[in-house]
Amino acid sequence: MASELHNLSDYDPQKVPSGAGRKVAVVYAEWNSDITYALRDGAINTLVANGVAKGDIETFSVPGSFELIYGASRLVKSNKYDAVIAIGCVIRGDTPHFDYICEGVTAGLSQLNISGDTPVIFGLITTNNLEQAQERSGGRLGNKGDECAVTALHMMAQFG
Ligand code: RBF
Repeated sequence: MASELHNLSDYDPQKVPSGAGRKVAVVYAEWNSDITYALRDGAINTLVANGVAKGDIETFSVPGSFELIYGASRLVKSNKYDAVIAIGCVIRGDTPHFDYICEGVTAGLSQLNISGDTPVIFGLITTNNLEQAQERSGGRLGNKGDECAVTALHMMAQFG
């Protein structure tokens, strides 16, 4: 499938707006931290590579992906940031919780995007197994954190 081949870290730097002067919050879940820390660091590195000052990036941890909703909501309401990036990793395993958490987080973050004045970037990886998550957090398929940072830069430039 074509989408399987898409590398999440591939972008044309010339087409990415500068983030100079922008303030960005990154909220990330501690569940599956091997993955989420790599996503968080990818997002930070890509923001910095595109002009966001290190001091203008603040990070916040929450226990699990479900708590990203509350965390992101607080950050939006603070009005301190030009964008909020929410990062988590939900691995299916054998549990039906997978669907509940994924649907909950998706609905919650979607709601924030239409109720607040700050773009909330969806950095939730949802995979069937750990290997697929590794592939998307700096492995074969790049790093979704990079993609989130690029998305944040576009949104801030367009609407900031
Ligand atoms: N949080 C994640 O970020 N990723 C997961 O894969 C994940 N799996 C969970 C599986 C079960 C059975 C439960 C009960 C929770 C899981 N959580 C996961 C945590 C969830 O996002 C949240 O932190 C807790 O449910 C407390 O609200």
